[in-house]
Order: sequence, then structure tokens, then C-alpha cells
Amino acid sequence: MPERRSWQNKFNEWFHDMLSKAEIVDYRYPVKGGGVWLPYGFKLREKILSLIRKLLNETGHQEVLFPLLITEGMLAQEAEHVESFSQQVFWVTQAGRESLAEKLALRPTSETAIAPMFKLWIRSHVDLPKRIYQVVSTFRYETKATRPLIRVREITTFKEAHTCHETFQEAEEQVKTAVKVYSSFFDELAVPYVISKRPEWDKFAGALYSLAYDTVFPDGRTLQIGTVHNLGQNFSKAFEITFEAKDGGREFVWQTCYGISERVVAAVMALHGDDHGLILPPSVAPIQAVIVPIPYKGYEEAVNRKAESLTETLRREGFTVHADLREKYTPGAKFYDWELRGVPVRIEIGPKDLEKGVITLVRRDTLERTVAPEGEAVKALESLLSRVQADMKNRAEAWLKQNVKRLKSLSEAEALVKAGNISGIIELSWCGREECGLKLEDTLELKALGTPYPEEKVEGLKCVLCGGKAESFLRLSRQY
Ligand code: 5CA
Ligand code: ZN
Repeated sequence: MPERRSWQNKFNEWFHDMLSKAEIVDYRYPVKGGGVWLPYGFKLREKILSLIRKLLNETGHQEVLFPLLITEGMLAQEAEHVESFSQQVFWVTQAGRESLAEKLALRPTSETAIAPMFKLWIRSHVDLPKRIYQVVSTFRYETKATRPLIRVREITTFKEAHTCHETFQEAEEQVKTAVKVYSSFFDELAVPYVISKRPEWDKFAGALYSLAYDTVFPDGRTLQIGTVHNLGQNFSKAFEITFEAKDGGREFVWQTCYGISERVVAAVMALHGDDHGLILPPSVAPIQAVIVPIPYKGYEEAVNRKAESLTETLRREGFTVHADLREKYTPGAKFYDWELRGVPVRIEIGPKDLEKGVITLVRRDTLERTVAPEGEAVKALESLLSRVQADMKNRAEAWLKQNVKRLKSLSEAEALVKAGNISGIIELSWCGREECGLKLEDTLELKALGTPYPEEKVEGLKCVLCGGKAESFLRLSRQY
């Protein structure tokens, strides 16, 4: 990866720089934790959303749209849930000159908005399974430092899915489907991940258990980029979501939910990129190829016309292509611009190319140049884009692999922490007891991400803390 080292250290600065220079979002909006999606960022967001929509639509999910407001009574119905969100909810208490008789919450997530409607919609087992999702803003009064895309108070790109099933087993199957959907999603984005079962003390409030996707950022910290929860019957009991079973009895439904947010956009930006700027995967790049004519005295018209006709040809084949014909910019300035925005391939057309009937292709990730006959432009671009996509994925996966370390002892971990050398995720054998888990977090000043999913059998190992029989490995990291 070109010059990766040099920018790794100043990742934070690089990331913020990219948000504004590549016109992704502007967080100077006067409400803390809220930002403006700029045109290029908006297109990237749209591409990412259409990918997840496609994956969900293909697997039996239907898109819906629920209101933003939730009554206090609804929100309070599931005790654990309301307790966990109590510090984070924005309230509407007044409308016009009147105080509201019952205050209204801006949804922090939507279990309690959706449950009363599930109750109305579901009568019998023929109505099950039910799988819906929506893409909405949710609001959380985050008290930790807010960060663009990563920790916002208005989560503008909250994609949440909610499902109901007849049995616990079917809900378990749905969890597996959700894991497949999210895994394909992140694979297509070339964002590497580990999946962990979150520890009891860090699961989603109201869930039986939570699975989470974490990735490692260039600064060595992990970011939770998606979660899948098995809700059991906690919400269905609280909201009386029942169905008539095949044998005629009334039963509570079994539920799951899973969500992602603009953190995914942050991850796509962060996991690739170099000193020149972003490197976007072809699968979601707003522009897959930019065509830059290289004018030369007497050839200005000819190269421009060729750029336009090539754009037409490539668009017809389904590529998103942009011809940069701006007269006030030099080719060098244009290269700089599109490299910054991470366009995966640049096609140059100069007088020599015209003479020889070729085009020059430059891939953004390695800045390598290749020449192809003009007549084979479609094939050349197609194969180059798929190579870029595959190489980006491999490189990012190698990065993650380097950053997950299984250690033998607590002292080994302590030495790393002391040396300031904790980058990514460490795994320590663990008895599974909360007491030991919390103590590990404390001693190492790291956050527990949980245990590997799918579950990994551990034989003959001891808990690094208490020496008891190890049940699993506990993953720990510095977390965003
Ligand atoms: N109802 C469930 C499933 S949708 C739920 O709310 N799960 S969650 O709390 O884990 O949120 C889903 C995902 O949203 C998280 O995995 C995380 O990636 C993202 N997220 C949570 N809080 C924020 C925030 N303040 N800013 C940006 N993204 C967030
Ligand atoms: Zn232990």
C-alpha cells in the first residue's frame, strides 16, 4: 500500500481532512453531533445503501417507514431497554405554546415503535415470519466525544431490520441469515471484520445476546460497524405480540433485529486510502472511472471529443464514468482532485494515445499505469476494476489479520499495553466469568469485544486471570 506508514500515525487528521476535502460531510452545523451530507458523500452513502437494500430485498425483507416520534408509554414498556437508553433520549415536551400531556421521544432505535404495530399485524402463524427494515434518522444523546460519522447524535443512516418468528429456532436461523447478509455486505465493501458475541455486560438492552462486527482502523482502534441481536421474547411479552399457533394455542413471537449506520461509510473511507486521499472500492465508488483528456496544441478538440465518446460507450455498458472537461484546470490538477476523491480508475487520453488508438488506464490503489487498445476499453476497464476490488479486499484483510493477536498470558498483554503497542485486537483465554472479564478490561484498560462467533472450541487452556478452565477467548481492544 503506497505510503501507508506515513499516514497511519496521523490518521485522525487525515480522516477529518478527507471529510471536507473530498466533500463527504460538514460537521460545522450548529447542532452538536449533527452534520450535513455533501454531494459526493451523499452519492457514496446512496451506493452503500443500495447495496444493503439489494441484499435485504433478496432475502425476504420488506422496506417500511415508521414515524420518528414515540410516546413515553411505548418507550417505557420494556424495562431493561428503557433503562439503558434513559440517559440518551431526546424528548419533545412542548408543541407551540402547550406542554404535551404525554411527552414524545425521538426514537433512539425502533423496537418500541414497531412492536405495537407488530401486535396489530400479526394474528396467526400464517402471518409469520415477518421481516421488515427501514433507513431512518435515530437520535442518541451521546455523552462521549462526538465524531463525524462515527459517534453522532443524529444517526442519519440508521438501517434497522426487525423480524418476528414462530419459534426460538427460527429466530436463531434468522440471526444466521443476518450474519450472512452483513458478511456479504462488508465483503463487497472490502471492509474486513471480526464477529464477536458481545459479553453479557455489553449486550443490547432487551436482547438475549448480541453479535457485533468490529473492524480495526489505521490507528489501531476498533469500531463496531454493525450488530445483530436475538431479542427472544422480551419485547413480544412486554408488548403482547402474540399469534395463534398451528395447534390453536396463543404464543408470543420470537424476535431479532440488526442494524448498521454511517459508521460503514467511515470504515470504507478509513480502511483504504493513502497520502493522496481516499481509495474507494469500485463496488460503491460514486464514479468508477474518470476520463481526463490531455490537451496538446492542435489536439484540444480531438481529445475532448474522444473523452466524450468513450464516456458514452462505457456508460452504455453500465459503468459510472465521468469525463472531466473543465477548461480552467490543468490535467495535473484534475489528477490531484480525483485521486483525492478515491476514484478507482483514471483514463487518460492524450495526443499520442489518439495516434496509436490506445487509452492509458491508471489504477488509484497502486497508481500503476497500463495501456489498452481503444477498441478494448470496455474489457480493459471491467477487468481492471475487478482487480482493484479484489486487491483492495485482500490488502484490507491482511491488515486485519495482522491486527488480531492471540496472546498466551496476561503478562504478555500487559507488556504490550505498557509499551503502548496495543494495535487492533488481542485474544486471551478466558473462563467466561463476568468477574474475570471486567477485571481484564480494568487491568489492561481495554474494552472487551466478546468471544469469537461462530463459537470456537477451546481445549486444555486456562483463564489467563483466575487459572480456571478456559471456555473461550476474550477479545479486547481500544475502542472508538
Ligand atoms: N435496534 C438495534 C438493532 S438496529 C440497535 O439499535 N442496535 S445498536 O444500538 O447496536 O445500533 C446499531 C448500529 O448503529 C451499531 O452497531 C453501530 O454501528 C451504529 N451506531 C450506534 N450508535 C451510533 C452513533 N452514535 N453514531 C453512529 N453510529 C452508531
Ligand atoms: Zn477466570
